[in-house]
Amino acid sequence: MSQRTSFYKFISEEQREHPFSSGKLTGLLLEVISACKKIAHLTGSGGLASHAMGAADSENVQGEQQKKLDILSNELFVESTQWCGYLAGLASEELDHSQPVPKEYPRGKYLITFDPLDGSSNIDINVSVGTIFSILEAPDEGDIQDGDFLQQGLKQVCAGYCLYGTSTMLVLTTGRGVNGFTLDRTTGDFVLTMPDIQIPPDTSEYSINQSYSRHWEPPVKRYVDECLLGAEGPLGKNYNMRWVASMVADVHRLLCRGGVFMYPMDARMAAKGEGGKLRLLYEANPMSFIVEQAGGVAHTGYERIMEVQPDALHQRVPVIMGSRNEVERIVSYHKDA
Ligand code: AHM
Ligand code: MG
Repeated sequence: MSQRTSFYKFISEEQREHPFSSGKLTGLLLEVISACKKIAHLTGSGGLASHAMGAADSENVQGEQQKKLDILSNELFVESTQWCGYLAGLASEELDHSQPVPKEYPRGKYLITFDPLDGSSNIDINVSVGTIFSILEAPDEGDIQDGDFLQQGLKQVCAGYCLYGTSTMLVLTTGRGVNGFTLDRTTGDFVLTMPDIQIPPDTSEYSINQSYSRHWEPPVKRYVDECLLGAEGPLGKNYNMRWVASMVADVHRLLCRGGVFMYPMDARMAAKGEGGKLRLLYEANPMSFIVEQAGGVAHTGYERIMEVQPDALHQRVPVIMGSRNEVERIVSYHKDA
C-alpha cells in the first residue's frame, strides 16, 4: 500500500526541518483547516441545511431563522479560530472592521484575513465555492486595529484556499512552494495529492467575465481580442475560455493546467472610484502568493499585486494572474498603452 501523507504529517515534517520553529503556525493552520472542514460540510449539505439557505434573516418553511451560507461560514471561521491562542486579530470580507480576539483568549502572534465563502453568486446553484485566507504577523503589543492589517502581500507568512468542489481541496503556501491536499471524507484527513504545484509558463486558456468587455481598459481588450482571433491572429494559436465565477475554482484550474485569470479594472468601477472588484487583502494577495510560489505571475497590469501598499481594509484591485509568459504579455500591453 502506498504511504499517504496527511496534512498533519506534512506540516510536522516541515516544522522539524526548522529547529527554531515554535509550532504556532502549525497550530493555527490546524484550526483553520478545522474551520474549512465545517464549511465543507455545510456547503456539501446544500438544501438539506435548510437553515443556511436563502436570504439572511428570513424564515424557512419550518419557521426557523435562515442565515445566508456566507454569513454562517464567517461565523464558523471566527468561532473555530479565535480561541486558539495563535491569533491576535481577524479581518473578514464579511465584516466592516477587523476584530481583536476576545480578551478571554490568549493573544497570539498572527493576524488572519479571510473570505469565508468566495464565489457568492454560485452558492445557491451548487457550483464550486471556496474559502481564502492569508496569515500576517501581528504587532507585539497595542490594541489590534484595522491599520495593523494594511501590510503588503509580500509580508504574508502563509496563504491558502479551500475549494468546495467535486472534492474538497486545500492548497497552501508558506513561502516554500505550493502543495495541494484532498479531503478524505472517510477519515477526515487532508491527504497530499498535489505536491509542489508548478503552473506551466505557457497557456492557451483564459478566464474572464467577457460580458463586461465594453467596459475594459484597452490593454485587456487588445489581449482578449487577439485570443479570439485564434491561430489566424497575432498570438498564432487557438484559445479556450473558462469562467466559473468563483475565483477559487478559476485559479485552482490554472494551478492544475495553466491559464490566465483576469478580473480587470473597468470603466464602471473607475466611475465609482473603486480600484477593481476583487479585494486585495482577502482575495488578490493570498491568491498572488500562491500563484507566484507556483512559478506564475500576479499583477494589476501596472504593478505586482503583492507590492501594492494597502490603504484600506476592503481595498479592491485589478487582478491578472497565472501562466508567466501570458501574464507578462498582458503587462507589456499595459506598458505599450
Ligand atoms: P464574492 O467574494 O462576493 O463572491 O465576489 C468575488 C467573486 C469571485 O470569486 C469571482 O471571480 C467574481 O466575484 C465573479 O464576479 P462576476 O459575477 O462579476 O463575474
Ligand atoms: Mg470573495
